[in-house]
Amino acid sequence: MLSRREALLYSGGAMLGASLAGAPARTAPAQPPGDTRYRPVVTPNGATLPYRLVDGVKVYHLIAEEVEHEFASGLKACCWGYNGRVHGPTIEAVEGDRVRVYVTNRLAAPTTVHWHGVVLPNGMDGVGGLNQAAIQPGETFRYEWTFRQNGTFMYHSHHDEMTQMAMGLMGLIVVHPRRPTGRRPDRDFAFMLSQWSIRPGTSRPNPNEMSDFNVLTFNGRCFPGTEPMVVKTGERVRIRLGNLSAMDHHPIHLHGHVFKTTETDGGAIPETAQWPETTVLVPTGATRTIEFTADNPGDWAFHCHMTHHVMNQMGHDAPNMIGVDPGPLNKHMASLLPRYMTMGAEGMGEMGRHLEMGHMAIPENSIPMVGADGPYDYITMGGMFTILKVRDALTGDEDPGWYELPEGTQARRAGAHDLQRDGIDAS
Ligand SMILES: [Cu+2]
Repeated sequence: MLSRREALLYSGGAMLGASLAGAPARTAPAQPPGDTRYRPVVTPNGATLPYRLVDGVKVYHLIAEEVEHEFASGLKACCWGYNGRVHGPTIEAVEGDRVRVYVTNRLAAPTTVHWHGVVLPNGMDGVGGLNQAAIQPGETFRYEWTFRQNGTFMYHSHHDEMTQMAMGLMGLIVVHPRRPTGRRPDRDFAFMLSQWSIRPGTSRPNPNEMSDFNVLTFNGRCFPGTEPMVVKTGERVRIRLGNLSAMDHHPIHLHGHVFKTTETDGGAIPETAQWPETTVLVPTGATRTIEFTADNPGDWAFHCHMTHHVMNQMGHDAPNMIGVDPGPLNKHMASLLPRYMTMGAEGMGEMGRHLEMGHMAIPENSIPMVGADGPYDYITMGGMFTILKVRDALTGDEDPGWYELPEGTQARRAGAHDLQRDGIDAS
């Protein structure tokens, strides 16, 4: 039953829907004015799908289409997405909402959409052939259901999944509780984890790849292309993680904080069953939601802990050169190839910097294995890596830049005085 307040809010929403008829759809987060029941979710590097209210039903429109997508500066590929994005925009609603989702297929291939984790009537489940006819190119299908749950879910193609998900056809669904309990988060972020195979110098993902994925993404972006999460000290932060990678799970690790996993795509975890962690394993085909209080100011890494998942292209199948002495090879080769250098003798960390300095070249439309300039040195990370920026003071939600470390709180080169005082023989 709706409470009187909820009924009022809903009727307010219906009026809004009437006034919007024929007007361009809203791009703002899906929260009707005056509806303060939830904090709109933020999808870094992504967007929230606008909707219209038509007779109390939230009406959404997804358009499956080819999209030229940039993973990070220097790497673009022709992918498949929804509404001009990879991945599709986040569908946001409130438990109890009646929703109608139109899906238009502008791809050259038939497709369907499955609403992963959402409990709905069988005919709306979107498995091609099993529950419905495939949506042929040019056709528009209508899905409709009532959200009986709250939490984090996903949507994705369920027709020729291997191809269509590898090309990017997926997105997140966030359903806020109708009657929230506990402390409401001050920040609510959502990430889709996925993996791609894009050979250097090519411009289409390879859906036939089974194990050798070389582009690992948060919301379709790899570091340094990932947008940071900006929060204020003391704020309660919720991070929703969905994984629709073809073949991998991702242990996602947060620095500087301890969190609890509060829900899966199956529902909320009772507080008595939650335990503290710093890494949450997100299996493929699942969502995990974590919550914590951002009580430690700084620039904190947030990343997959599989080391090949924080590398971009080109780092995974190079010959092992660790410890190899190139001897006079570099000098001899330089007379033939002026920019030649033997790579990898000290590992891969040097690659991004060598590229930036023009010591080496890579194929067009590809990105180095790792790297971006940081405030103190080169950051030798790529792929599923982003930054949680916790600040005592913020101007809006803009990126505050790098954290200024308080005097005397940073690791530094040890001086002779330190070594002597503490009896360290560093010779
Ligand atoms: Cu991973």
